[in-house]
Order: sequence, then structure tokens, then C-alpha cells
Amino acid sequence: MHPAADRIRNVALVGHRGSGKTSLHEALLFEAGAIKRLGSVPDGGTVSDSDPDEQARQMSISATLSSLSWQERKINLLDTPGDPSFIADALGALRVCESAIFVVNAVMGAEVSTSRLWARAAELDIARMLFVNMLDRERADFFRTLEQLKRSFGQHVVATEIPIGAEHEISGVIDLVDMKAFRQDSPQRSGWSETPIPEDSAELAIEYREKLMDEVCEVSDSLMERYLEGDEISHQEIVDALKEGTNHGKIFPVVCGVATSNLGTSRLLDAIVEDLPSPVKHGSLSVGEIELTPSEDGELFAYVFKTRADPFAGRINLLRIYQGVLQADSQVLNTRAHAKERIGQLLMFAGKDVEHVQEFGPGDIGAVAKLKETHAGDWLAARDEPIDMPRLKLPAPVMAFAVAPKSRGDEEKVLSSLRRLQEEDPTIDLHRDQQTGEQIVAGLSQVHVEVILDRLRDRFGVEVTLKPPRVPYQETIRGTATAHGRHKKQSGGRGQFGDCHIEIEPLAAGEGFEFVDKIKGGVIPSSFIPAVEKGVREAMESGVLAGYPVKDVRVRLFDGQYHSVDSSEIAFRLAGLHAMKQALGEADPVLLEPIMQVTLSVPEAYVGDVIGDLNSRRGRPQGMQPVGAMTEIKAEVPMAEMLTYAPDLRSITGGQGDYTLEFLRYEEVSGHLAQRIVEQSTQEHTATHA
Ligand SMILES: Nc1nc2c(ncn2[C@@H]2O[C@H](COP(=O)(O)OP(=O)(O)OP(=O)(O)O)[C@@H](O)[C@H]2O)c(=O)[nH]1
Ligand SMILES: [Mg+2]
Repeated sequence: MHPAADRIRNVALVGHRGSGKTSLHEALLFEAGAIKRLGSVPDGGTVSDSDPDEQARQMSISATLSSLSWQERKINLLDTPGDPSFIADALGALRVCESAIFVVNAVMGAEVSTSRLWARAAELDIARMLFVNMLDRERADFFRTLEQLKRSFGQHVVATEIPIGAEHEISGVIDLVDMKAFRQDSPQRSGWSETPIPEDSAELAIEYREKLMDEVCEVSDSLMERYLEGDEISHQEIVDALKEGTNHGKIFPVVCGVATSNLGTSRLLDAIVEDLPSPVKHGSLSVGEIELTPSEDGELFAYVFKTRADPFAGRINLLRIYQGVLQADSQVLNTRAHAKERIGQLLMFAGKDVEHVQEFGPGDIGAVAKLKETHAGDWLAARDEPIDMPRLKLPAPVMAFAVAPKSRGDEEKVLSSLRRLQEEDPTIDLHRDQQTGEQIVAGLSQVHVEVILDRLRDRFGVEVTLKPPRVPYQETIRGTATAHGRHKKQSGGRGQFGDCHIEIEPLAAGEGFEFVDKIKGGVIPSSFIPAVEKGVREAMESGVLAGYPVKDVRVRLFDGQYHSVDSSEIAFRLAGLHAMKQALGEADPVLLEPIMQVTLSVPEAYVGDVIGDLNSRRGRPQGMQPVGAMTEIKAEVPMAEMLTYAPDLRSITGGQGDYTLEFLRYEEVSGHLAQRIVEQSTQEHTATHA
């Protein structure tokens, strides 16, 4: 039997890189008895981060699902990566969970990714709880962090627990709902005992309990009235109101602890059960016209949110059941492929063990191995129903490298393995360079692409060489132009004839391409117009300045000629191509370069040097602020100047700086610089075609 939907909690652990999500995931499994030993990230012994590349980098790269049992509830935890390069998995996890726990470093407070993920969780309207972690570290401060979280995320962020002691003297937590203190005796499972609230914490506890009650009672008018009149509010009423408020995004409870020494985890598990909503409490999901309720009797609808490509175990798909029951050894339909899929074994990840289960009920999250066609983004259903989850808004992959196999003849294998990895990670882009014909792998950052290559080697046994990243320049036009394209051949037999007149003008940045058919009186038959458009598009794949793709242009086809015998699609395509090439050359073409947002975190002492260096890279600093012990600097810098920034920042800051890059927009490259890029790319072009 499967657990009832109201006994399930689906919880994503999210937060900034290195805030302790994986350590907390480990500690929760340990406290719940799902694992016997508390593994640590530095030793590489955690359940999540089990991939060799995660261990080598000491960071999470993929989401990890684990299920545990607590107070007769099934808790599905999804540990997610904090690094922005792997944000696709964090966003994917947020989408299938009713709630998220934001893990926050008590030294640094809320950081860039925390805020970004918060905004996404708010859009998805899911319940949010915060875990202030690392309270044992030097300069950790729960109350300062709490204030900062309130400033960032609003007044409804409220503590339901406060710590006893601070930094290396942290010894337990006080539960503000029950006004009970819990002292940690050892980091072992259940290694805590209830104690009286220590005298030196009593005043704080009363102060923060009052703040909590103010928030809790706001959930209902009648509760507020009674509270203001001084009535006794029962424990159950507080718990119910807290849960109600949390479920509806009116309260964001803050709890605390130390993941690496298993402090506060038992209270956190209680809070997950008591304060966070079940799939039933959170309610139904509307996908387009279809309303899915977590009921047993409804027809099956399960959404696949994560695929893992493994050359040995095959594909493993993680899925969330939104309605009905998914049975082992059954047959379902993949609604994208319109194809039957045989479900073999259903897998539940319980700590380090994989258990085979007979079924997953509504609201549950689990895994299924060896499906033929199914991958992330697909629905499995009882019948072939058109159903589509809105696409995740993901950052654009702009860090592009050319790859070539180390051994000749491996081209096909490289490409097919890359495609498998792309199934797993939608932020990977694969394409051929129009100019050089090279295979390009683009990701969100250098680390991202390095990880892709490591996986190619470790999982598929193919090694590739990387050429330095290429900046994905683009071209556009600033002016308008008209042009005439004609393709005519008359060499015996049937000739070829196509003729068109076009007019082009710039579109606003980001609008891409628009083709307008203004042909009157059938001077070009409508059956040939798509061929003209095709030719125009072909011309745009490789611009006239330096062969980069052309963007943001509107093309109007307004005149032309045809011949009843000699006209053909090819002839009109070529006419379109010639016309477009000519028009582009005359419409004041310009070169565009990608501008990145760089967010740095450096010790204050290095701020001057770092900004000086950014200026020399054509960077524009946008501001800075202290974040915990570090200074956060934001700047906009052209991508071309940041291709190999990591070692430079390391040497400027003695290894103490950190940064993330994110694509912002394209901007025009100024005259002399554009000249240089054009020359360089012409040289490369000649070299590869020599
Ligand atoms: N002192 C102390 N160290 C901690 C605590 N929690 C985590 N750490 C350490 O901080 C580092 C980062 O912890 P992780 O658990 O990997 O953090 P994460 O949030 O999973 O990191 P990403 O997956 O890269 O986003 C590791 O070295 C942990 O051992 C804590 O409560 N106290
Ligand atoms: Mg992690």
C-alpha cells in the first residue's frame, strides 16, 4: 500500500551555494533513522552528492531525492544544487513540491541565490520555511540573520525557534510555540533532551514568542480578537493557524540549527510534519484545462521532472504523481510521444538503499527505471491526453566551447552522449558553428561546461578536447534598406527563375525576426513565398560583417516576379538569400556582444583591486554591499572579458573571492573593437576553410 496523500510532505531544500543543504539532507536522514552514519561533504560520504564529480567539486550538481518516515508521515526530500550553473534542478524541484526549506548560512545571511530562488518559489506559490544553519561557526548570529531575512523577504518571516548559546557554544534550541527548550547531549540520533529554558535566554524567548503570536494570530480575525483580549490560545489553535498561514504564504517560519552536528534536526522534522502542507492541503493543480486532484480514484497523471542518464542502469526518471495511482508492472501512456510505456519497477530511495515498491499514490514522488522514451518534461497518464506543463524559465546558455573528440571517429559517440546529457539538463545547448562547422557545447558557465565534459568521460567513456570559449557575437542592423534578388539560369532544358524585392528594418532588441508578406496581385504565387522566407533566414544565419547570426530584423516582401514554367522553390529561395545578403550590407550592420552580470563576493580588503580590475575589463560596477563577512559587488561586464576570469580573481584575492556570471543582454560593440573582432573572425574563417 502507498501512503495516503495527506500523510506526504514534499520538500525541496534550496538556497545559496554552500549554505549546507546537502549536510542538512544527510542529517535529516540520519535523525529519522534512514541512514546509520552521518556522512560529511568534505569526506565525500553523504547520500546526496554521491557522484564523483560532486565529490571532487564539493558541491551539488544534480537534485537528489530521498524518502524518510517521521511521525508516520512520508517525507520526500529533494536536495538541490545552490550554484546558479545548475539552477535548472533547483527550479525543477520547486515545481513538484508543496514546500521549500530555504537553508541560510548564519554568517552570510540571505545571499544572491537565496533571493532569486525565493522569488521563484513565490511565483509558484509554495509554502516556505527557513533554516538558519551553521550557527556553530565563528561570527554566526541567528538574530542578525533573522533581521536581515525580514528585510529581504518581509515581515511575515518569523522565528518559531531560537538557539540556545552561539557560535561554538551553541547547545540547543527553544521551541517558541510550546515554550520548551531542547538541549543537545550528543550528535547521535535522538541525542537531545528537554530542559527548562535557561535563565539567560528566558527574556529573549518571551520577546520572540510575542512576535510569533502577533504573526500567527493575523491568520484569522477571530483569533486576533481573542488574542488582543488576552484570552488563552490553545496549543492546537496555534499549530493550526501556523500551518494555515504557512500554507498560504502568510507566514514564513524560521527554525535553526547546525546541520553537520545534527543539531535542531529533530525539531525541523517535527516542523515539516506540523507546519508544512501535504499535497491534499495544498490543493489541486491546474495544467491548462485539466484540473488534477491528489485523489486515489482519479485517472493517473504523473509528471517527470528529472531524468538521469546512466549508460549502465539506463535512464532513471523522477516523477511526481498528481492524480491516481502508478502501479509497478503496468502500462501507461506518454502524452508527448503518444506512445505506450511499460512501467517495470518503481524505486524509492530510502537513505543509501533503493527499495522496490508496488505503487506510488497521489501526491507522492518516486523514481522509475528503464523507460524507453520518457524523459524530463513528459507526462505519463492513463490515456493520451494533451497536457503540457508551462516551460520553466531558465537562463540562456551563453558560455560556448567548441569540442572535438580525442580519438578520431568518435564524433557520433560524442554527439549521442551529449544528447543524453542534454535530456538530463535542459540548460545545455548543442549546435554547430555556422562558420567553422565545429560542434559547440554551450552552458551557463565555465564550471557547467567542465561538468558536462567530466560526465562525458566518466559515464560514457568519451574524451574530448575543448577549444577556448567563443563569444557568441551576433549581428543586427541599425538602418533600413531595400534590395532586389533575382536567380535566373537558362542553360538548356527547363530554366530557373525567382525574383523578389524586400525591405528590411530593425526590430527592438530581443524580438528576433519577423517576416511580412506584402505581395499584391499574386506577383509571387503564395506557394513560393515560404521559399523566399527560407532564403532570407539562411542569409541571417551568417551575417555580412563577420558571419555571426543576425537578430532583430523585420523583413517585408513587397514585390517580385515569377515564370509559370521556370519558377521553382529553389530559385525563390536563392533569390531571397541574395536579396537579404545585399539588404543586410546596406542597412548599417553592427556587431553585438553579450553582456554579463557578474556578482562577486570578496573580503573587503580586496574590493579596490577587484573593482580596478573590472574597470580594465570594460566593466561597469553597479554597486556593492556588505553581506556577512564579505562584500558583494555587482557589475556588468562584456563576456569577452570574462572568459578566463576564475584564475585571475583567485590571484587578486588570494583565493578568497567567489563569483557568478549570468547573461544579461546583447549590446553593440564600439567601432575599433568591432573592427578587431571582424578581422579576427575573418582570419579564423579562412584558417578553418584553408
Ligand atoms: N560548521 C558548519 N559547517 C557546515 C554546516 N553545514 C554545512 N557545513 C559545511 O559547509 C560546506 C558546504 O555544505 P554543503 O552541505 O555541501 O552545502 P550545500 O548547500 O549543499 O552546497 P551546494 O550543494 O554546493 O549548494 C561543507 O564543507 C559542510 O561540511 C554547519 O551547520 N556548520
Ligand atoms: Mg549540496
